[in-house]
Amino acid sequence: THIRTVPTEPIEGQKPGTSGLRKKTPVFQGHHYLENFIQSIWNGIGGVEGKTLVLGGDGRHFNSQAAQVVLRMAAASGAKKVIVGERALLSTPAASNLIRKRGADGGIILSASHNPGGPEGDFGVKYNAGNGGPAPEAITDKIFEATKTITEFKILDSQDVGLAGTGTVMLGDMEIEIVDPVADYAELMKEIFDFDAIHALFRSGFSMRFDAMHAVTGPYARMILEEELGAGPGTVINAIPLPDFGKGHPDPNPIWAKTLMDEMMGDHAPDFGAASDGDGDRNMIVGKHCYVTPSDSLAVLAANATLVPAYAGGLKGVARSMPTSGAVDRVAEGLGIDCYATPTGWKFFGNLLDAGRATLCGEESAGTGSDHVREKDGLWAVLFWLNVLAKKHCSVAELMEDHWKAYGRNYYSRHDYEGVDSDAASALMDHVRAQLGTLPGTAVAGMTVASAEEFAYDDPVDGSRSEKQGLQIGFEGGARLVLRLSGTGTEGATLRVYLEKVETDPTQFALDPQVALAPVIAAAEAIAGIKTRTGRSEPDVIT
Ligand code: VG1
Ligand code: CO
Repeated sequence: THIRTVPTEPIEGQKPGTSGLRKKTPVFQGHHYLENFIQSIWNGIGGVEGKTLVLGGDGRHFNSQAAQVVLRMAAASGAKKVIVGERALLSTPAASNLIRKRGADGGIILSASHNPGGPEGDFGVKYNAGNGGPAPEAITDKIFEATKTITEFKILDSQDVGLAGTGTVMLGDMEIEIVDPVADYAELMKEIFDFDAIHALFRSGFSMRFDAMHAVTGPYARMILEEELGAGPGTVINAIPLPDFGKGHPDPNPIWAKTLMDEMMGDHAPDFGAASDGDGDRNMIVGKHCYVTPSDSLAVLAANATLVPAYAGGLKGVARSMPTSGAVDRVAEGLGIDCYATPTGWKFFGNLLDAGRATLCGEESAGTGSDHVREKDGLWAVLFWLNVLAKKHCSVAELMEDHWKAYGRNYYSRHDYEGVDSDAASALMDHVRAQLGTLPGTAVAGMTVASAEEFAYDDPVDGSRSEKQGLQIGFEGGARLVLRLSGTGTEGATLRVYLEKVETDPTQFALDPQVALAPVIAAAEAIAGIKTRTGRSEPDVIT
């Protein structure tokens, strides 16, 4: 085994976004593209000499080949050890858990998460730090700087490492420990939840469908739900991870998990349905004839957390991303605990969790998690719901009704305009930004603007400031409109329009969210001129 030093030149655009670097798969397969970025990670974090890393991915096209490159480059730069999931598979939360449990210095997750995969799909690389969480901006900025000055990378000349089967092998002087991707994670779930109660729930005839969307959670869900908890065989569908996710779009929402939605809304609906995304950190929760928005899910879990053994002592605080609805805020108020609003992306929750200021966190994009790891965690959220239902002995629909009666209902929806011309999208944001100073006090679509700001976040733990995190417009009565551009897309710009309206009148709790939100939708159009500026008559995706 010979270490090769390969001269290279900076490649433009290797800037990590909301969650790592994401590009079209062929871009990642391009000359030195992956090697440059991996070397820039090593350079950005001060080298990997003597360090222990965790490595795994969601199994999408190019996952195996990329894992081999990372192993060779880790060995060439003097890493002591890499703990890798069998066949280079690890869900994002499982990787986060392994980093923490083994005291590793960090980890590489190969995933473009909810983005489609395959030869023409997307690929991604994410670096997680020693706390198990996505590298904070201070680190991703250093990595990006390193991509701009790179002159060479180091890689070992060697055969591929066999990753089928657990055990320990050497690659040069570096140890590689191949682990079962599911075992440690399943162990952790058992420590958190009341498995006996959930087992009893299934024994009583409670039925469930879990759509793994041919992504990484299939083996996790089979093991935990079907084998450990006794949910019937066939509970988990699309359970085999495929490199192209079976040509699906592994984003668990009513649009992309339509098969599951149809079953849950049909005559023979099971009691409970759930789905997860490409890398297993997102969750969709749906009861019989009752879809739960992610923002509501966070609020319900917070309100019922003490039913779960790990949270029986109460929550230290909760946190949500700024665009996420305020439903959880009112639960926090009721519990007398702090509620933080952070910019979009899980990396902003890390400090709050590390400092013990928050126990539960969540995002409107189907992400929920807690201090058990430092990532959002799809299956954990599903088990949380099962634990709550097992203790409450009620249906999802009943639980939601009771919750809204106690706290009011935050109608919520997100409208996405995908693949929009980047200049047009920036111009739209500029147009709204220019109105922020004058909007307050004016009437728009029958509502009065109460506040208008560009969201900036001052991290209460390390004092760092993150600016330009979305345009937020509040209306009298509690309605809210947020506009921001996505940081995970790979084509043009994606405009996200977040819409929220608070309803406290119980006779108004059963409306179609799009109907309830009509005034906010009209206000968005009036303020931002979305139709003319994007050239679209309607959103591509409504969740
Ligand atoms: C989106 C979501 C955000 C989430 C991120 C990563 O980011 O809005 O809430 O944290 O994806 O999720 P953006 O910048 O496109 O809005 V995952 O499951 O794709 O890692
Ligand atoms: Co994900």
